[in-house]
Amino acid sequence: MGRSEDLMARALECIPGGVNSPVRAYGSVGMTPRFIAHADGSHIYDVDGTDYIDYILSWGPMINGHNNQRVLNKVIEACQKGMSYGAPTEIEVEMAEFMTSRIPHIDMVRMVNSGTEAVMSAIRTARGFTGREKIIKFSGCYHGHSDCLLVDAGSGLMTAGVPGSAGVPAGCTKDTLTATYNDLDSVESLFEANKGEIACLIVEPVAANMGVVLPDPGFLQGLREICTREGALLIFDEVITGFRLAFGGAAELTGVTPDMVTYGKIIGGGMPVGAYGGRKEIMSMVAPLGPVYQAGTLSGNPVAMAAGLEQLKILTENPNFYTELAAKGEKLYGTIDSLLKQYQVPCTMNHIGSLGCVFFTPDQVKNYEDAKKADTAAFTKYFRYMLEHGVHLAPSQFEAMFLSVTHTDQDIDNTLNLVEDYLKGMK
Ligand code: HOZ
Repeated sequence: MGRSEDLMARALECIPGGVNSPVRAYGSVGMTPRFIAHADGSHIYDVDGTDYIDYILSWGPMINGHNNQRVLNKVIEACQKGMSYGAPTEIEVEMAEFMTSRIPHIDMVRMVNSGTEAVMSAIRTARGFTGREKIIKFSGCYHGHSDCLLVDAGSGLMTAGVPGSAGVPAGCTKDTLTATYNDLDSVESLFEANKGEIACLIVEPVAANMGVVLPDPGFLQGLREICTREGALLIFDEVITGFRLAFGGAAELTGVTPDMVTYGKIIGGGMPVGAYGGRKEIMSMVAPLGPVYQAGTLSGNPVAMAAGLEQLKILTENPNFYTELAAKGEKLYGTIDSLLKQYQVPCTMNHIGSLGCVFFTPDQVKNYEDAKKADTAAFTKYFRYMLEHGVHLAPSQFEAMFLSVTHTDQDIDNTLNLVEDYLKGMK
């Protein structure tokens, strides 16, 4: 028994399931989670001192690697001035100006504390703005754990094999309609059946909570056109893709402009931050300017803003940041894809930029039903092999792999050698 097992035994006595977020419990892979002691760059170390190449990266935020010195310095500097005031600060203005001057579809932005909060608030704003109540989401997309969005949700619910959560009153989800990812007809049908009643459609522009599922060419543009025609707001949930696929996220990468956008993860530089923004007339609905109420004691916290703003600045300084990161993605994921074909294993590799996912199904994965066909027992074997050989992957078939700029060629080569050894063993 290692220290992780000891800590898990203690944690199980006093924390539900031993963890503060369900997927971390390793339930679906039948193991004890590694308890982490520290991390640096692309590596993470557990409490027994084992070194892993980290492809979780705190589930996305650490795009500049763990322990980035510049971010760290800003956090220490901010802490020394006081950790929270509950009053406006200059750095909140700098953060908002930094974003609005670089992301054309955001005129105004409100900072919150998590992606869940950002999405919940964006939906309330969209309902307030349109005066309509119904919303559309896609099966398999995950938008945080607020009540109205726990319908056919991805991430931890999909990992647990359940569509929703106990404790959510039927009234909270009765206005949530679900469409099929990459299927514009399913969206058209919902709008047709609920004429003039849909406030907004929310989508992960690249789905990354049912594994990674790419939008088909024309899918996002089609959503844009339908929403415009029907007077509904198009919300891109860029909690994962924002600042990761491009500074302006999937919207910048695909050229499709949402009405509103939500962020989390990278925007906090490792601190708990979320944000939602959009066009001025929409964001003007938010209190105290408008009638849509949303508030938070720690929103715009100066230490969190210091971390987030420094991280965002780093992303904009090197004009080749995203092409270099995508090249790492091509090397890692593109080569895994070639290996899968070479060894003729029944898997499918979906990837874009620094996001990737090996699905244990031979068929294309374009939506929730396709993703659910994956052989999770086969994933578990692969996951265990990789972990036992020093590679830290998300403990679920339905989560993404993340790369940072600190992943070296050596890290990627070592990972590829392991994948190849594993695939040889599968034959
Ligand atoms: N929502 C995250 C996965 N998509 C889980 C985060 C965590 O468990 O830390």
